[in-house]
Amino acid sequence: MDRRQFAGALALATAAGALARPAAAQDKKFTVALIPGLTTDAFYITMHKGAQAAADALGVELLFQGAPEFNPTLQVPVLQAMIARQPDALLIAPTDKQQLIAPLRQAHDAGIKVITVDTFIDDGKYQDGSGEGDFPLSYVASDNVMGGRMAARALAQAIGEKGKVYVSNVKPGISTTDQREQGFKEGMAEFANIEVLETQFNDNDANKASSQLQAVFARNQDLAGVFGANLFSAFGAADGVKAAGKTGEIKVVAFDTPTRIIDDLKGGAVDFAIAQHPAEIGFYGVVTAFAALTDQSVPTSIGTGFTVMDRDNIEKPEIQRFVYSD
Ligand code: T6T
Repeated sequence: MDRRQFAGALALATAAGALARPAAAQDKKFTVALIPGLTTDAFYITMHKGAQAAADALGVELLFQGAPEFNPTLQVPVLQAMIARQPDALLIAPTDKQQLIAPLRQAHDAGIKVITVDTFIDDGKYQDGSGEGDFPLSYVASDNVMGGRMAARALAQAIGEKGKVYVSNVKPGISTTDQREQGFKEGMAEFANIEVLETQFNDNDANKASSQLQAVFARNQDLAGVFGANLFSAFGAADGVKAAGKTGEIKVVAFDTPTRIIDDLKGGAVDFAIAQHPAEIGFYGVVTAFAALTDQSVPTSIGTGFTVMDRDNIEKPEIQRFVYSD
């Protein structure tokens, strides 16, 4: 059992223990806030559902508020408004590793227990006594470096381990998508006949990602594949391949699995889709907050799972349950 699996197992045990509420917590109804990266993203909608399930089980009041775009300039005022409501704990997907450190410190200084979900601040190593962004209690998320490596293996397989590929990514400075790109490049380094072209940054805009795919294809008629490193990048990759008239020829690996990506998987524009388990992230985020609020010690890192979807397994119920809620 590695450290993250151990942390996950510990969280499960904590969840089970916490459900029998300690005497000190009987009278207090805790308020936990969840601030997503943005509100209109199936990934965070699904995370919210998981968080609500845990909140209902534990008798916690859950507040949910976010910005319409994945953007620190829009997220910080939402955070400040949430701090003013004085929740007991705050779960947040910070939209930038550096820019959210100071605003989140205000929450911490106000006595709110801070836990980051999906993304991290600073180096993501919390409570180790080093770094400006050391104060959150825990980080609940996918292992995004591993996710990037999984994407590399899937894309290498889809293109017969040779040819040109690139990463369609959001923008530098986001922990999750930075780590996926890192893992993808590390994974692709094992394939001598695969060339990874320059990353294209799309600002979480699927239309921009689609135009970029067509431009990369115009310059590289032998383009073999693309890794869409999050939901909007993957939408754009699939749309771009269709617009270029290359469905099924330029291979696409999508990170994130909203229903539209599943339609593209079935239709041939996407070859593999890597589902995160956002409901798990939300659930264990609330459980971790509850544990901290009832004086339990909490793991500083909790790793959640992945499910790889392809045309062969997509109809199976055990796979379907990880398609995101829209
Ligand atoms: O991929 C997810 C999330 O993990 C990432 O941090 C930002 O993009 C998504 O929300 C998908 O749009």
